[in-house]
Amino acid sequence: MDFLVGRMNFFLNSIQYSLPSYATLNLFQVGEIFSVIVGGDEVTSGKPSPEIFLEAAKRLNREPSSCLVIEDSIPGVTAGKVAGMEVVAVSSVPKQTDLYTPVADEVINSLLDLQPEKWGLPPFPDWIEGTLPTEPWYIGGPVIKGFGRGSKVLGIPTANLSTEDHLSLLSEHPSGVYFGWAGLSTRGVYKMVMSVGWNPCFNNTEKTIEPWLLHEFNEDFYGEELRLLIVGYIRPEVNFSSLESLIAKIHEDRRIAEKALDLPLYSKHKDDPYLNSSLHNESNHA
Ligand code: ADP
Ligand code: RBF
Ligand code: MG
Repeated sequence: MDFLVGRMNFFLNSIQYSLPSYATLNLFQVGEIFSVIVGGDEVTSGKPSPEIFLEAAKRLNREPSSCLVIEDSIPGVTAGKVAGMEVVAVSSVPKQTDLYTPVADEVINSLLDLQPEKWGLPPFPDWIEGTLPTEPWYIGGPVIKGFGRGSKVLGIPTANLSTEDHLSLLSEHPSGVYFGWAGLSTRGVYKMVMSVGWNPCFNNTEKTIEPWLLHEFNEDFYGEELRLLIVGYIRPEVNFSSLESLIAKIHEDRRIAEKALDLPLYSKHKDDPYLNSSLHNESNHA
């Protein structure tokens, strides 16, 4: 049960229309949100048998064909389809989305990408101007060398951070395109849009953290301390068929981030001490 609650936080909260997407629910709240709960102990055969979903539909007084199943396991996806329902698979295995594609109606990388309106349900209310506010997360360290591809291949420099230093943080956040504020110790605080993930267009075998600072710099700043405060999500990583379409999309991400960061909801984070603590430290020492 813990597992279900953890995975489904985002979905449940958004359904409830009152909590922020990232709030954590306790079991009592889950009971308040779901009108029907069927446990594995209430059916005779487990997934991939459709029994549990058919029982839920019955208790909901719904035809199976008007039910949407959200599943993260392959037996669960199969069970939903055998029950005659629409199924969205939330892949729990990075880079393995193909495992689900033959059966599921849609495969998404995380619940951040669930779009209820695609299935005739009301849209989540917390998207704003193409962005989804997230619980702020903080990540920082020295700027490291990447593949040297950002500026040269795309014309878009990204100040890479080490992923090894941030493994647990990365496992908490699905790969995708995020935005927020970036602080460089000796220079200032800037708007930022970044990709976190596998860069499917380049078939990377390692996850990377690649922030593009939305400012023109006259020089590189490798080795400098970079602090990121991530405040929102834009979209999943996509394997574009051409570099041109990847570049066009990244520029669209930039426009979305630049505009959104002026909203009070996001702009208030610009003054977070985390971003310029080293600036203060330096002036203190001076
Ligand atoms: P790498 O693969 O080594 O990350 P890139 O081509 O992505 O190389 O270039 C990134 C470097 O360019 C950064 O580490 C930074 O020193 C510099 N740089 C200059 N302007 C920017 C910017 N606006 N955003 C991010 N990095 C920038
Ligand atoms: N690479 C991809 O393969 N797919 C993407 O969807 C993608 N989106 C990006 C979005 C932003 C805002 C940025 C800055 C980069 C994106 N990249 C993407 C490119 C990738 O992260 C990296 O910058 C390049 O591989 C160069 O190292
Ligand atoms: Mg880079």
